[in-house]
Amino acid sequence: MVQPIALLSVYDKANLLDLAQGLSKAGVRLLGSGGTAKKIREAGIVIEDVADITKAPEMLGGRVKTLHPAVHGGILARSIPSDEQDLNAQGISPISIVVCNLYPFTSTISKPGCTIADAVEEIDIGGVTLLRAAAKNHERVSILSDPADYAEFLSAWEKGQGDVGQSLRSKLALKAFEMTATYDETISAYFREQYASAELPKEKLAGSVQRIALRYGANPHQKPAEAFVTDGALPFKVLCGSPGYINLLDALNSYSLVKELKEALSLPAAASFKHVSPAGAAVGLALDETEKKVYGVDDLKEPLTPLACAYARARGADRMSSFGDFIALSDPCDLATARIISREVSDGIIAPGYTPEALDVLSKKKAGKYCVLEIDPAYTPSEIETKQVYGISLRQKRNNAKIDAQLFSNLVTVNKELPNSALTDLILATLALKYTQSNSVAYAFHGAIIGIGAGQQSRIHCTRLAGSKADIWWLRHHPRVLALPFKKGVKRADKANAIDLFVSGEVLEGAEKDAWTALFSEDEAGLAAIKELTEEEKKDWGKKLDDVACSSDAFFPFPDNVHRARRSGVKYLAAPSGSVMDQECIKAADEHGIVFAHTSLRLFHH
Ligand code: 93A
Repeated sequence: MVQPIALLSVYDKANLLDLAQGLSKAGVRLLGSGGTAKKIREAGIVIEDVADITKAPEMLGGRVKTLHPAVHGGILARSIPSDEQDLNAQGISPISIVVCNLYPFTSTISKPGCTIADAVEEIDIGGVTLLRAAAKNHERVSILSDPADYAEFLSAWEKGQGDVGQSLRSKLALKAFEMTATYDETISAYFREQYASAELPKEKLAGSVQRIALRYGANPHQKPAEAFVTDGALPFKVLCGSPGYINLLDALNSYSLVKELKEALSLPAAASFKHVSPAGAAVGLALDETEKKVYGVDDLKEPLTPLACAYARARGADRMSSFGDFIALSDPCDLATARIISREVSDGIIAPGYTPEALDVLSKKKAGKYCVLEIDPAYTPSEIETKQVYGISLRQKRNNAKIDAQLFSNLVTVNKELPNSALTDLILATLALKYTQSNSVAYAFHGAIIGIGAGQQSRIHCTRLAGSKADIWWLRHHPRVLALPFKKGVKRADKANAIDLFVSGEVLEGAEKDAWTALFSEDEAGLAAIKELTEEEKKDWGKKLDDVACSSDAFFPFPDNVHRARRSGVKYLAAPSGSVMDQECIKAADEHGIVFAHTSLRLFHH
C-alpha cells in the first residue's frame, strides 16, 4: 500500500505534537512548512520539509511556502486515471491529509497601532489555498483546520485503518470552508474601513461610497457602528448631516414603502417614520380647507404640490407620533414640500432627489445638521437578506410581495361594493403594514394613514390602538377643536400637544392644567371655548366618521376586532384568512354592512 502523506502548516501549534506523533505512529509520512516542521522535528518526530518535495525553498520572507504544483497537485488530484497519470508524469505523490490554520489577521488588526503594512503581512495566502484545495477535494482528502478536531480524527484514522470515512471528511471540509469565508470577510471589512469609506465632508463630495461610519448604533454606547455594502457602492448619498443607525433603519424602510406606494397607486407618496414604523404615510391627494387646518398647513401661502400634500397628510395625521420623524418621499423633493418640512421638528429625509431650492432650505435646518439622503431610485436590493441576532445569522427571501388591487379581489361579505377610493386606502393601509413592526393594524382614509397600531403582541390591542388614534384624528376635525382660541405666538408643536390633550380627554390638574390653559385667550369667550368636549359631543361626532379602510398584517383571531374597527368608522376591511373564527368575523362584518377582503397574504415585519 502507498504510504499516506500528511501536509502540516499551522500558525496555531496547539495539539500539534500529539497529532504528529499519532500520525507518524500510524505510518503516515509527514511534510511540514518551515516553523511547523521545525517544531515537530525538535520533538523527535520524523518530518520532511515541504521544500523537499517542491525543490523550491521558502521565499520572499515566507510569503511563498506551500504555493507549488507539487503541493496543490498532490492535494487536488482525484482518484481517476487521468489525474493519476498527471501526477506520475510530474513525479508528484498524492496528499491525503492537510492540517492548516491561518495567520492571525483578526488579532493583529485589533492591536493598537496596527498599520496597514502590519495587516497586509497577516493576510494568509498559502494557508487559505491549502484549506480550500483540500476542502474542495474532500472526496479523498481530509482537512484539519481546528486543533480541537485532531484527537477525534486520529482515533477515526486508527479505527478505519487509514480511512476516516466520507462523513467525517465532509464535516471537516465544511468547517474549512466556513473558516476561509470568515477570514475573507474579516479582511474585506478591514479594508472597507481603510479604503472604501470617507469621513464627512469628503464623503459628500465623493458621491458614492461603499461604507459610512455611523455616530453610534441603536444607543450611544454601541460603538463602533457602520453601514456598508459588500459589493458596489451604497445606493444613497449623504447630502447633509450625518445619519445615525436608527435614522438609516427608518430611511431604508420608509423609502421602500413610498417607492411601492407610488408604484401601486401612481401618486406621489410620503412617509413619516419613528422607531422603524410609520407614524404616518400618505399619497398626494389634494387637501380641502378643513384638512389643511387639521394638518397644520393652512397658513402656507404657496400652493401645495401633490408631493407636499402627501407629506402634509403623512406628517399631520398623528402629529404627536411624527414629532422628530424621518421622512421618505417617492419623488424628488420640491420647494413646497421642503417648506413644510423646514418648520417641523424632524431628524432627516430620504428622497430620490432635491431641487436646488429645496436642498437649500433643508440644508439650513438644524443649523446645517439636518440629515439629507439622496437615494438612487433604480436601486434594487438583493433577493436574499441576512441579519444577525445574538451572534446568529438569520437569512430569508426579501418580502417582495406585491400589494395591488388584485390582492383585494376576494370579497367575502354580502356587501361587495368596493369603490376606487376605498381600494386606494386599502392598498395604502396594507402597504404601510408591510413596513410596520408587527403585530400591526392600520386605518386609512382619503389617501392617508389615520391610525396605526404597531408592535403589539395582541391583535385586538393593535386594532384598539389604531382605532383610538383614528378617533383622535377625527376629533381633531371637530368644529370646536378647529376653533380653539390659541393665543398668538403659541408654537406649532405646543398647539399639537394641547389639542391632543383636549381631544383625548386627559384630566389635567395643578401646574399642568395652568400651563395648558395659559395657551388660550383668557377672556370669557376663550374660557367657554376650551371647556372639555362632553362624551355626548364626542359620540355624536364619532358617528359622522364612515368609509374608513382598515387592514391587518395577519388574520383576525376574533370578531371583536371587526366590531372595534366599525366603532371608528371602518367600512372596508382587509386581512388574511386562516383563523378558526373566519366565519364569525365575516358574520360580524356583515352585521355592520362592512366590505371584507380576504387577502391570503400575511405581512409580519421585524
Ligand atoms: O505567506 S503565506 O500565505 N504563503 C504560503 O505559501 C503559505 N503556506 C502556508 N503563508 C503560508 N502558510 C501559512 O503559514 C499557514 O496558513 C500557517 O498559518 C503558517 C505556518 O507557517 P510555519 O509552518 O512556518 O509556522
